[in-house]
Amino acid sequence: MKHVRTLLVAGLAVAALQACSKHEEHPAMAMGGQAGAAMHTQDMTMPCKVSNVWVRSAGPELKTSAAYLTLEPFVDGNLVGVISDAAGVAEIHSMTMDGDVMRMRKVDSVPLKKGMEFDFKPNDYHIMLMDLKGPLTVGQTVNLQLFIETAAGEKLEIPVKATVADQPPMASMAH
Ligand SMILES: [Cu+2]
Repeated sequence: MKHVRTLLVAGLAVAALQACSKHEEHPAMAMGGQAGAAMHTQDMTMPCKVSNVWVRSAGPELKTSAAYLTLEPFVDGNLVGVISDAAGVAEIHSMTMDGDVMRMRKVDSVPLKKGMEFDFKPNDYHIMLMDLKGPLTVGQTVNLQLFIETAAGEKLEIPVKATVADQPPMASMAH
C-alpha cells in the first residue's frame, strides 16, 4: 500500500516538472520555489491566492502532521495533488463526523471555483503529511507544491512556503 502511494507521488513530481517547464516563459513561475512563494499572496500570474498557510508542529515521535491554508482561485479548476519536502507522502483529506467519530478520508481532488475561498483548516479539509522526514519545530519552514488543473485543462504548480506552528496564524483566527 505504502509502495503504491510512493509511486503515485513520484508520478506527481514528474507532472510538476512538466508544468514548470511549460511555464518557463512566465518570469514568476520560472523563478520557482522560493521567489514564487515569497510573492504568493500578490502575484496575479498565479492561478490562485494562497493565505493563512501553516503546518502543525510534530515531535520526533510523530510520523504525521497536517498543513492548512486558504485558497482563493482566480480560475475554475481542481486541486489535484500536493507534495512536500517535509513528508514522504502528502494527501488531500476531508474530515467528517461519522456518528460521534471524526473520520479522515483521502480525496483525489477538491473543486475550486473562481473567487470562492476554500479553507483547509483543523477538523475540516487538510493536507495530510505522512512519513515525516523529521520533527517539525515551531518556526521552521516547510515547502509545499500544490497541483491545480484548470477547467481549461492547464496543469499548474503552485510553490507555497508554510511556517510550522502550534495553532493557526492570527490572520486565520480573525477570518
Ligand atoms: Cu488526514
